[in-house]
Amino acid sequence: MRSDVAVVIPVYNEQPVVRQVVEAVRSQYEHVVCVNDASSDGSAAEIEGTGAYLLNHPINMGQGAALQTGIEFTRGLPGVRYVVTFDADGQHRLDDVGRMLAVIEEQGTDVALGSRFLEESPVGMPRAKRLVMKLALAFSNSVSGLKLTDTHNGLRVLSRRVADEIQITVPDMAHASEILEIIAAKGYTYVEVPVQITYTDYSRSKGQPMINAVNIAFDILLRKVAR
Ligand SMILES: Nc1nc2c(ncn2[C@@H]2O[C@H](COP(=O)(O)OP(=O)(O)O)[C@@H](O)[C@H]2O)c(=O)[nH]1
Ligand SMILES: [Mg+2]
Repeated sequence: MRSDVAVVIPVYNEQPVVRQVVEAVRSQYEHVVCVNDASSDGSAAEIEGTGAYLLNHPINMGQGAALQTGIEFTRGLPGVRYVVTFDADGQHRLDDVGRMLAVIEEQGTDVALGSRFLEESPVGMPRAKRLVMKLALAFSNSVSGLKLTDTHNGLRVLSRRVADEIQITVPDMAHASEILEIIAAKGYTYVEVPVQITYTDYSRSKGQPMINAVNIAFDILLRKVAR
């Protein structure tokens, strides 16, 4: 059980799976911070009793806002050296977190980012989604100037310094691009680590609709123009 790592889990309507996910994370990491974003199902009740911290947004504010809330909470936890962002829907794997922590500790970078595309191609990822991801990738890299193989992976490890400094202002799914812009702007060092994302019927039925990629692209452009 590691107590120098905090795992932040944004939660929105994940009642069928969230208890199992949180319990599994809690079995390895002492500090698990769930940010329940005004779920309309029984997600909060499922998290209670798991030993995780449960923070509740009174209204739905989006995944980016939930991550910021959770990351800020970890600043008050003693002895935490790394902050992990981890999905509540069962798509992320605990083994990957362990490997990412090993890599960031060994290489001493500011951030470790999960990538689905660094090694073999993802099993079960819908073809259309793969194409959209590739386009989003080329677009995001050209805007941020980073060289990544996966720009919309929710599995990340932040060093204490980054977790202390980061200010995510984009509330919704486009926060993933904003985090990369912050990494580029602040000159944080980063390493990509191959991870696997599990695609289940449950996660497919809930995941982000692909039209969001278009929205996100607009959003990135708007911020670029506004700067
Ligand atoms: N707090 C919060 N979490 C959200 C929201 N939307 C999605 N999530 C969570 O963010 C994670 C990823 O969301 P998901 O819809 O599975 O996105 P995808 O897998 O990237 O297509 C899951 O843990 C969700 O429960 C939201 O509005 N607020
Ligand atoms: Mg998902």
